[in-house]
Amino acid sequence: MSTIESILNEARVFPPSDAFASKANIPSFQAYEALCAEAEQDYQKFWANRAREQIVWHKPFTQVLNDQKAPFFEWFGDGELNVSYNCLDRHLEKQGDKIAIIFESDDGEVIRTTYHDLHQRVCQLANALKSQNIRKGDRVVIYMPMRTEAVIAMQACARIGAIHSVVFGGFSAKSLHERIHDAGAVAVITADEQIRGGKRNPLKAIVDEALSKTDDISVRLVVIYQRTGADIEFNPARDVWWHELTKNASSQCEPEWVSAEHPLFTLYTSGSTGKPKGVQHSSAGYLLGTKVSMQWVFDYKPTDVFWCTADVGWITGHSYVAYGPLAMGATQVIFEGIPTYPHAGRFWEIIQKHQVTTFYTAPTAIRSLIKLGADLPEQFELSSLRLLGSVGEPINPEAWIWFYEKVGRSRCPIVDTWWQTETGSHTIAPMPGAVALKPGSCTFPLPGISAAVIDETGQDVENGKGGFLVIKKPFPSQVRTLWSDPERFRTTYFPDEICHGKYYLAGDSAYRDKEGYFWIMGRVDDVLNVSGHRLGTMEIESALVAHPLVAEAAVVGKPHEVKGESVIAFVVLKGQYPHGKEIEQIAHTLREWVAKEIGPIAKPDEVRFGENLPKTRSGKIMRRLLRTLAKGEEITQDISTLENPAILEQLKYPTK
Ligand code: 6R9
Repeated sequence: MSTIESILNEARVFPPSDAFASKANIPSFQAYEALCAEAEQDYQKFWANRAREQIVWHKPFTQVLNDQKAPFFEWFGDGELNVSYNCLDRHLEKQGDKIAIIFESDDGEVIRTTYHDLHQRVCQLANALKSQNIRKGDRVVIYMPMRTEAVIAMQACARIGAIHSVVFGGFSAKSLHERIHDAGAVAVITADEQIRGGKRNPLKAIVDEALSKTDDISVRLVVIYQRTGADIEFNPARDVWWHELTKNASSQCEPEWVSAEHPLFTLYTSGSTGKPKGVQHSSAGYLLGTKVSMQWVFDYKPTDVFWCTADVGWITGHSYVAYGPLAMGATQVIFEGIPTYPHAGRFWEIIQKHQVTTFYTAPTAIRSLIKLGADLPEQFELSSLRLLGSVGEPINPEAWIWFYEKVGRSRCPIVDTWWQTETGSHTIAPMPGAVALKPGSCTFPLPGISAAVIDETGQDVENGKGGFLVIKKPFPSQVRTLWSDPERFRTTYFPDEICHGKYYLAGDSAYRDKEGYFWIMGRVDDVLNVSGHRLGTMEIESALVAHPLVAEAAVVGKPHEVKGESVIAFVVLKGQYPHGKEIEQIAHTLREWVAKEIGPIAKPDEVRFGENLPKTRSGKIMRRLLRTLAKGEEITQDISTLENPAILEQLKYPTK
């Protein structure tokens, strides 16, 4: 993993090749600048024009931006549309027989679904949900394996105006319960089991456990997709098989026309408190963001075979699996498994087999594949590739160069896309035919995105200086509110301090170099980025203190070669400071406990015990000291406010 210094010293520049630029949707820097100038002149008109070009409206809008209730912005408010119509029906006449999804299962089975068939299956499930009284505005939690059916479930909700909330299959029963409860979901769509890397995960049993918590009376329907045929507990009062429910359902379903601002979905993400935030997105603005970014950043062409490796449990899987590619009428690959099963060349094999042109993945996957087989890509025919993409965390220049040379064979630009669950779609990312790339930089904002770097007083910092990354003007695909917590929405994203309540505060620190390129430096809040997944330190801390042995806990991130960051927990036990074998045993128990409470992704890599934590005299935990200890570095910071300096020695050494 490179240091921040090595990123900042990165001097290599990769201009677009003539071959790529000449065919690109945005073929020159001038063309990019022209779009930016159009947006600069009148950003509302700019977005209104895009919305008219890109979306099929059932009822055209007359209002563009409504900022009366800022920061609760509304876009295209009096327009009506249906997102599923825009992703499916609009393609049927011209390309109903085009393959929408090439699905490859964990064990290599391939199933191709045309737009026509996908439309039918979505309509059937939509009708089936309606027959169970699921209505517009109802919340439906989706807890599914990464299969075509997950996309069908999302699209079926969109079709009837139900608000989906997808929960990643790796989350525990407790996390699932929390999300179901917060959303007030009336239905859950799941599968008997999930298989990834040959391992089974009993999704339905986890749903049962989540629903056994007493306060979940809101869920009255559980739809089960049969993936493996495993034995499951079947509760006839509530459970129904997907195949039985859809068997006699009509394959025509008139879409529910909803207003532009109707919530398409909520997606829970970690914040700086223990409680996950239900990020709520609109219908039209969100759809527009996914569409323009498909064209500008992914340079989408109808002949593309698009593959985004993200699970639909994350925003990347929403925008660039479930919605963006379908809205464009693209052919895309969906893969159920993991990059290393049954061998470390699986990704390259899939690219070769399905002739993938556009490959979008995360730096953590790239780093782990370098480790497992740096030369493996050479053994595959990857000439179908024309564009690569990276998302989720900063990509270190070494990984960038490997991806560029070994996978893209020095022919394919890499779009490093900075965005968030909250922005809905790409916000800072290169247009690959227009922008010269610098490894490790996400380059420039998309047209109409007024990204800036400011200091704590809200002033722009000059290029070369670090600061808070903000977006100054509203844009269509941005988060609308936090589900059932508008006040938290306002104070988190439009705080009075720093932003004067006006700018969107991203939670990242950033820097612009002398040419104006953006470099993302990482989170400024208590959010960790582990393998590209956002985890709140507070969330893990609350899980730890919920264990009967634990009195107090503090969690920090430590740089990790493959995962970007790893979780280090400092724990004070209720009883005595542990000794000998006990240390290892309790550490193990606590790691498993966190996996059970939140999910395996949140498991601490290390648990260190102390009789206390380093605290100021006013009782605040000094996390910056813990971060230094976690890295194994000497403490050189000022510790004059530290009440108990002796504790540092005790916390210095890993007790795995
Ligand atoms: C899309 C997604 C958002 C956080 C974000 C930032 C980090 C994402 C990045 C990146 C540097 C990139 N992040 N993309 N950092 N370069 N290209 O990942 O959404 O899960 O909400 O995470 O991820 O820290 O604030 P989400």
